Amino acid sequence: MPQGKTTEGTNGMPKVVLSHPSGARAEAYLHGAHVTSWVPAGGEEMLFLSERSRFAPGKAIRGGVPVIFPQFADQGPLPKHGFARTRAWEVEEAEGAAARLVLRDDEAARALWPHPFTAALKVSLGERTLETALGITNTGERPFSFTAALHTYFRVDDVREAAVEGLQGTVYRDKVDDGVERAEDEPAVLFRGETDRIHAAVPGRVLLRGAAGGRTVAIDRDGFPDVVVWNPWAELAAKLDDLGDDDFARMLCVEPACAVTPVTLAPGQAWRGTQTLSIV
Ligand code: TA6
Repeated sequence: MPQGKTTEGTNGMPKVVLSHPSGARAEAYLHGAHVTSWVPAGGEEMLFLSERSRFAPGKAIRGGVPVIFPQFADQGPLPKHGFARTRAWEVEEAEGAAARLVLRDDEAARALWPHPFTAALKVSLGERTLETALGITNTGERPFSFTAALHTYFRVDDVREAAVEGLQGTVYRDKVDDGVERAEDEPAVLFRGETDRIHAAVPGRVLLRGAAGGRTVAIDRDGFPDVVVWNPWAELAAKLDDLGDDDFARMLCVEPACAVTPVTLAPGQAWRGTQTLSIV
């Protein structure tokens, strides 16, 4: 690991700090390659991070951008959302406004998922943009399949005033209603209670209105066909011990994902999925 590239974060856990000449800043923990902060130039924190979040080996950070790999949610036999978010990644590059973090299979990973792989997260900061690009390479001799997501927690002023646009005309699996499939007819998704939906094959840009400071964030994706929208609301939030009881009102997850159809990689083959967030 290049020395001097990391600084101590919460509980002494190493993180990289990205800064852009415009004044924009971001931070990513090596634990999970987890982006925990994004402040665009002249703006405020755009990512939600729970004050009760545990920063500890083997635990997932609550907030920011958890990297979900190789299993989305409970769609398989692995621990929920896979293991990438609870493992220590390595810094391959960290200079100014960009960093590249890498995770390779080891004995512990292979005990859960017997496939040689390299995962890389490239984080690139612009004046008013944050790009996170996840790359997966099959370094083994047999094909494997995975599901993945960038489980982004946005800060919102009040989720009841927020709206997500760009999902009209898509079909979603409604996880708060036994996974029933519905068509989204409305131009905007509004939040009035627990929401947990997997929108399949979303064609274009998604907009989050009512993000921190009343801003609108554009979410562009490449390689991630699906979009997951999640808010636990009060009752479920109260059951999550790393989330404050009222935190549900200040957060909203909008997540580019490969959740509906797994990605299959032949030996030597690579896949890349990118999320670009822009203040518009
Ligand atoms: O992406 C939405 C989701 O799968 C929800 O069902 C909800 O459980 C959320 O992720 C958070 O999961 P976590 O394991 O981090 O508590």
